[in-house]
Amino acid sequence: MRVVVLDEVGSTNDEAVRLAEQGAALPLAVRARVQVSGRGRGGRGWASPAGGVWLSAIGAWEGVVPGSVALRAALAAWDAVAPEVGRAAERLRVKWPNDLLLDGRKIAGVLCERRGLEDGRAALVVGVGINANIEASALPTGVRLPATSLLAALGRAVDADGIEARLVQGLARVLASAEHRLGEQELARLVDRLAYLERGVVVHQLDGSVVRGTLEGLAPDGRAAVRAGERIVWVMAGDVDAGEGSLRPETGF
Ligand code: BT5
Repeated sequence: MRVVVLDEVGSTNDEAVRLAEQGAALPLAVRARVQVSGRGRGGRGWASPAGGVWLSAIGAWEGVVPGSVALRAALAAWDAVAPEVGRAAERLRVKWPNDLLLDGRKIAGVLCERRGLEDGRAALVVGVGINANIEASALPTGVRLPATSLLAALGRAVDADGIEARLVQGLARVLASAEHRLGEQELARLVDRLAYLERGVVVHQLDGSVVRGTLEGLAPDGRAAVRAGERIVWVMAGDVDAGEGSLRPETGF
């Protein structure tokens, strides 16, 4: 997949759409040094100073975007980061549905969007932000989930270009996957790396409802299983936070 490298953009997700509309061949990846209006889900902001890996991959896509896509992209981010962090990879977790945590702090996020192009085609944009070589002082503060960077957590600079190269390969596979359901091996790898597994969580669903219970696992379609008393609630989309009794940061598998 070709990678277009830019200096400063609003959001690489939007830049990828712009390039596709200008006729760029798909799939395509766009990386920027800085984003001035980086985006999270639901209109939230994403701090994107220099030193991070801010990258979006765009490909033609028909139909709905299944929940498996964000999880596949989070796994691709895990695979991109893990070789760079040595033994700390044991403390790198996927937080359902779209984050990576290191020692319980957010180190990366995924934003998947289905976008219509001006020529009538539909596209899937998978944006990944990884806090690589960002000084602790440049990380957002006062956020719900504390943020960290590889530089801050490891105390040394990492090879951001190597992370990018692996991420591009992984996202190319995500865009090429016609299979909406997660395969057995993907599911096993995700569950192995899942933050808060078998711990108390509070899930804020998109419709405003809140589910409290124990995170029990994932379904092949990307839903999270939360045990609330005697019943299992299958959560399609939302935000999961550590619940009561789970407030200390996680430090190992
Ligand atoms: C995400 O949303 O985690 C998706 C982030 C995707 C960013 C990439 S960068 C390349 C591409 N281009 C874009 O414009 N976006 C994508 P969400 O789960 O909604 O989390 C957003 C929340 O994370 C914010 O409300 C803040 O609380 C927090 N946050 C903002 N910047 C952060 C950062 N750099 N590191 C950690 N947390 C951050």
